[in-house]
Amino acid sequence: MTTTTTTLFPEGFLWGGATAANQIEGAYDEGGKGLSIQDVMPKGIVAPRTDAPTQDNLKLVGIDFYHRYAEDIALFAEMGFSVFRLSIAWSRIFPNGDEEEPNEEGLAFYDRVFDECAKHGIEPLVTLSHYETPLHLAEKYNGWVSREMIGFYERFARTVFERYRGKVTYWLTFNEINSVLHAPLMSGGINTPADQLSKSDLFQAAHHELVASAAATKLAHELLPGAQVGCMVIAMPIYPLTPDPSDVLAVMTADHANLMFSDVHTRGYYPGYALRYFRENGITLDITDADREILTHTVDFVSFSYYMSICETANPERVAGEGNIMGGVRNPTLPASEWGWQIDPVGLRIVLNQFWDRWQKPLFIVENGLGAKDVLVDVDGVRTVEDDYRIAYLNDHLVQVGEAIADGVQVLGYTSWGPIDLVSASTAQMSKRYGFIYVDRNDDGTGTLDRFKKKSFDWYADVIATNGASLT
Ligand code: BGP
Repeated sequence: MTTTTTTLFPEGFLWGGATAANQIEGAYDEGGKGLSIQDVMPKGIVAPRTDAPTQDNLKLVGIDFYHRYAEDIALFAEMGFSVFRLSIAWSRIFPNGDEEEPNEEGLAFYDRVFDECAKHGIEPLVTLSHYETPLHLAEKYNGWVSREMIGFYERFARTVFERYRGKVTYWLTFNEINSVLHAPLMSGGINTPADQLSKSDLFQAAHHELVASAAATKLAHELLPGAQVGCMVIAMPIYPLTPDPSDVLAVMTADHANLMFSDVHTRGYYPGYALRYFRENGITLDITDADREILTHTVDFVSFSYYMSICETANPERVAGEGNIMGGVRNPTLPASEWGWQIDPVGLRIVLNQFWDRWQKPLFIVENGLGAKDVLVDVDGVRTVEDDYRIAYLNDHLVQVGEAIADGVQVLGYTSWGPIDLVSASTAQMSKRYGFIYVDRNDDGTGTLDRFKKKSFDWYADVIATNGASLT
């Protein structure tokens, strides 16, 4: 297969950056907001939750986007963003999650944010649920294990659809919905510790999310003419560790566990391999006829995060497995980030082609980037970060997006993860930085919260201004 040297991004390609409310907003108890699960997860997914918010939780202040959104959106506009991905904190709108009436102050906050975006000609791309289930729903209902969650989520979706009609066109229903199998509390608001959760409860939770996602899609199509609704999954190409067919089969099985979610979202029903898996693993699910009807309301596009690829083998005991949230084993041919995430730009082209071939739905890359330890330096009296490593990472990945587009894949846009430094989801650190904009805040909570442009700021502005032609 040949590759092209010209990257051809279509006209109207959406360029921007992606964030999540719990990682940027802070103001965790302002404006009538209720607690979310993130407010009691000071160490991210690496440690158990606490009983109440604790001082060491960096997310309580975040990067103070709640108060500085206008300044930050202006910086995004300066880079030429045409899209900004953000999430609506569910617990700002329904503080407990199960109220009848929404919190007006929370709704008004996002009005201000969307109006600010509009001022700069930036299209919001809104995630309804990004790892921030209201805490009360986790504690009282055990999160998505409970069928009642569907109704609470539908009420939340209806409320924001009606409120922001005319302001938001692009919606994502659940962030990385396939991660519920690996991080039940963070992803599914499930209070039962992962090691005590039965497979039936876990897949029942996944089923409730899938039904809720389809219900929101149906609702958006009814209420918002022209709305575009996408599912959002972790995309991670899985390679066989060896050419042994048993390794290739292990890859197929691992792929199925991930792809089931987008298969249901795009086809409207469970694929046969999933039904077999349920049958053979003693998983009995409550799937009603009404659920089956709702699931037929499929998404308009498929969006995904892409950070790494991984290997799989039928004989994991033979290798020193260095997995991540999704499991798998290390690829001996690839370098890794400081956090051990293996860097594989070509994998992005592969996954774009696989997804396009499989679903023939437009694709949207809504997360990609390099978490790294940045050092703030003084260059001619200006404080900045010389983040050539980040520029190289993003350049190489975007070149592969260009290759996929040349392969015929329909790609709607690209939002890099964390265009401004934010609190990490997996480790809750500030020092795992992704931004074009440096935020002066440290892992111990000290710092002025001032913003500084990194070298990558001008680089990305150039990529956007030339619609990808400046990539090398
Ligand atoms: C994804 C999440 C994001 C984000 C990103 C980077 O899984 O959707 O919320 O944080 O990964 O991960 P981390 O922050 O752990 O580096």
